[in-house]
Amino acid sequence: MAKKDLRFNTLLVHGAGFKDQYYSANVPIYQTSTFAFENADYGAKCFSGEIDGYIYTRLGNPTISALENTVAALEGGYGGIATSSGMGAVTTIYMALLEKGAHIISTDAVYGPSRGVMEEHFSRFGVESTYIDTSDINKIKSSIRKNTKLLFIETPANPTMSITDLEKCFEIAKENNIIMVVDNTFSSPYLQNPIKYGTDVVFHSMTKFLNGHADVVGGIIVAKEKVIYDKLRVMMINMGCNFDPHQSYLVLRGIKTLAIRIERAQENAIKIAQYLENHPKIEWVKYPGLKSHPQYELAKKQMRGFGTMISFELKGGYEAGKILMNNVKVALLAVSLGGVETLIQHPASMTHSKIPKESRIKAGITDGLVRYSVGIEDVNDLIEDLDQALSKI
Ligand code: LCS
Repeated sequence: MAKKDLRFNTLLVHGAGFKDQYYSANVPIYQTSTFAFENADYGAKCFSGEIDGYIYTRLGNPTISALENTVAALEGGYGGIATSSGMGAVTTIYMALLEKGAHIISTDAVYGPSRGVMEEHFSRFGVESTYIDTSDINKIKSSIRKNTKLLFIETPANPTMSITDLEKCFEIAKENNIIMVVDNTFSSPYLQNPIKYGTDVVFHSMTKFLNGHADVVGGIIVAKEKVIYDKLRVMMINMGCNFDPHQSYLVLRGIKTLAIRIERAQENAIKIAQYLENHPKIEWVKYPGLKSHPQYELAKKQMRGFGTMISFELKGGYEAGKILMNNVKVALLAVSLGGVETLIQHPASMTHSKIPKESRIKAGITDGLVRYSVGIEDVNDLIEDLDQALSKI
């Protein structure tokens, strides 16, 4: 049976068919910057593309390829391109798929720097951008211009947890000849496969769920088809934001337990979300698995689970949130997410602090919003931890 025919959980463990001359059971770390050619003709053929050989690690490396092929198979795409970070993936996508005078429509509550790099830097090269609540399909339709080239969706969005309808978005993108890109970081391929709904390009900050152990920074792009894949790979190579073999090994190791990590953390997340929703000091909770979430039905339709990320606001706003963050003892007060350990952070002063206040509030990232990334610890310890910290408010 070809590896690509394997079911998702088996693919996680076995990867997408890596094989070397020793039949290594695990993908080895090819810690080399360059590859010697057997002779001059062989080298020339590698460069011309006649032979599919490795040349130089910025261009490709067997350990990195094993990771790229595995994630591409998990997402159901043509090919994967690993990058030095999630932001390396974002800038590679912008650089490869936009040009002077182009326009991009983006989810307003995207990860702060995905918006910041566009507004601060790409605007200098004449790229226009519009940020809207993409969970409202009509807003997407009315934002389309003649020069719109990219529809950039983050769902669930960081940190508002708002959810965008992937199927409807792709219909609009296709009708208008727009390339659709989805940041799938918050779901991982285990919970959501945007290519299934037509999406042209999917990417991840591998720093989060794919690696899952808070010891790697990395990104990966998966393209649905070869034409876009080729553009993205050339751009990644030329910008030099390649990934590296040792970290690829760590992510491949993390991927093997993706399913069981998410299953366990999700079990914790629903219990914590329900606990918070019933707490008198909490104003509101956003978790896609709560019936009170505005896109609960959509989450059920396009995701295979509700994930491990929770946002909430305390009745006392940021001041109350600060007391909570200063008093938790099990959850770490840290940015990032999607790891085995529970993290808590404050987007307005941390991950989304570079977005002008007015735009940030308009996108639903209020001053009092607290983001909680649920790990795989014992849920009773997590709830007791929140309980004692909330009692200090
Ligand atoms: N996309 C999303 C949804 C993210 O959450 C992040 C990082 C990125 C892209 C960028 O990935 P990186 O370059 O860091 O690998 N999110 C972070 C967060 O929420 N806290 O710290 C980093």
